[in-house]
Formats: sequence, C-alpha cells, structure tokens
Amino acid sequence: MRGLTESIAAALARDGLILRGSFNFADGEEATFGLSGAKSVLLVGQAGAAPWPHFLRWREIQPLAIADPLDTWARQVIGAVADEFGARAVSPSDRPYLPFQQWAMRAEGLRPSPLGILMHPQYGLWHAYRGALLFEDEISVQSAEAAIHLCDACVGKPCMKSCPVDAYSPKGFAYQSCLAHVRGPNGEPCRNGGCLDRNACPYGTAYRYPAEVQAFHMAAFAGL
Ligand code: B12
Repeated sequence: MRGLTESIAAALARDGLILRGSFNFADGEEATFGLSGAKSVLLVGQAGAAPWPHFLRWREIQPLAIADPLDTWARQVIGAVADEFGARAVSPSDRPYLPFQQWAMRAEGLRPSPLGILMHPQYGLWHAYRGALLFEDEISVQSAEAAIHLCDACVGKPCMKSCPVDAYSPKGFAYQSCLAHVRGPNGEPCRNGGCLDRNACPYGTAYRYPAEVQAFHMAAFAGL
C-alpha cells in the first residue's frame, strides 16, 4: 500500500508540483506562527517551471482581471490536496509572512545563494515554494542532511557580476535600485528574460525557467 507522503506526492504531481521535504515543529513552536494545532509541515513547491502549463490551462478559464493569479491557482490546487488528505494549507503569500525559506533550509538542508534565493544541489536557483501542508498528527519525517552547497565551489560568482545596477551585494538586495532599473528604459532584458544575475548562475541550468515564465514573474515583482 502506498504511504501517505507517496499519495500526496501523486496528487500534487497532477499539477506539476512536488513535495519539498518536511519537518515537525518543536513543542509550542507552531503557536509562534499562529498555527496552533499543527504538528508536521510538508513543504510543496516546484522544480523548474513544471507547474506552468497547468497554471496556464487554469488561467484560460478564469476571469480576465484576477489578482495574483499564480498565488490564487496555487492556493486552489494545494488547498484541494489539503482537503483530500485532512491537512491545512498555508501559502508563502499569507500575511504575516511565514518563514518559508527557513522552513526549507530545515526540510531540505539548503543554504542561501549570494542572491538570497536558496541554492538547490540539483535545481540550482530554479525552484520555488508554493505552499505547505500542516498536519495535526505528527508524521514520521526523515531529518534532512545538509545538502551540498554549490556556491561554496563557485569561484567566479557570476551571479554577483551581471546586474547592471549591482542590486545584489554582500549587503543584501537593493530592491529599489532593481525596481527602478527593471521599470526603466534599459530594463528590457530583465523584463523580457528575467533577472540577469539569477540567469548567470552556472548550476541547475536544465531547470531554468523559460523566458516567458521569467517575464511573468518579473512583471509581478515590478508591478508592470
Ligand atoms: C517579501 C518577499 C520578497 C521581497 C523582499 C523584500 C525584503 N528585502 O524583505 C521582494 C519583493 C524584494 C522579493 C523579491 C523576490 N523574491 Co521573494 N519573497 C518574499 C516573501 C513573500 C516573504 C519574505 C519574508 O519576509 N518572509 C518572512 C521571514 C521571517 O521568513 P524567512 O524564511 O526568514 O525569510 C527569508 C527571506 O526574507 C530572505 N530574504 C530577505 N530578502 C530577500 C530578498 C530576496 C530576493 C530573496 C529571494 C530572499 C530574501 O531572508 C530571510 C532569511 O532566510 C517570500 C515568501 C515567504 N513567505 O518567505 C518570497 C521568497 C523569499 N521570494 C522568492 C523569490 C524567488 C524572489 C525573487 C528572486 C523572484 C520573484 N519572486 O520574482 C524576487 C527578486 C527579484 C529579482 N531580482 O528577480 C522565493 C525564494 C525561493 C527560493 N528558491 O529560495 C520565496 C521563498 C517565494 C516562493 N514562492 O518561493 N521577495
């Protein structure tokens, strides 16, 4: 018989989504996030742009004006899986923000790249989190070992050298400089093909999002 996580993974795969590791809250930790009752967390996300065709098919039958369509789609499909398996779903866009990256570091043993995006040993920078399934019963989870952190071996750090306005630096992400450039007259390459620094990363290139997908995310980020 298939185990719970295998059955959930199969349900998520219908929409191009995958399980991204799991962990159990320490006693009382869930309450600090306003998630009383939750014991186990299963992260849900994507490798590469696998959900994109599923999202597009859904988008075609939605009203033209719909706020945050990708978030809305993810909430619907992950919410349906939560209902099917007796879980509660939360989203990375829920307010106040839940610490999805910290959860992912815990669940998958990842560390941040110099860009802030977590570096995955297989997917590089081309992955994301779309939700989490919370269970009231403790699910037996395998504790994550530290993943190989590819940035440690990357000498040239092209991700720190490709942005025309040096938005990423050891001081963090200069979000306003990035926005001004992306929206401005010289921002067309970023608008059409995504963040130049992210695209300069040599790892996980087989999972790189197509230009169309990157343009969609950039438009959402820059409010275009
Ligand atoms: C707010 C936010 C932003 C803000 C950051 C403002 C700021 N300086 O705080 C802005 C709008 C700038 C932003 C941009 C992007 N973001 Co963002 N963002 C978030 C969001 C919704 C909340 C972050 C937060 O405050 N969490 C609460 C704290 C307590 O949790 P945390 O785990 O400790 O948070 C970590 C992050 O905040 C991180 N961080 C701080 N500043 C920045 C800046 C960037 C660019 C990133 C990636 C992370 C990051 O450091 C914290 C410690 O680990 C998260 C989803 C989530 N719920 O976490 C996505 C998230 C961090 N973003 C993500 C991504 C991919 C991006 C982009 C790179 C791409 C995009 N979405 O278009 C862009 C960058 C634009 C570009 N040049 O391409 C992904 C990262 C996935 C991964 N593989 O690691 C997340 C997890 C969303 C997701 N659905 O997967 N983001």
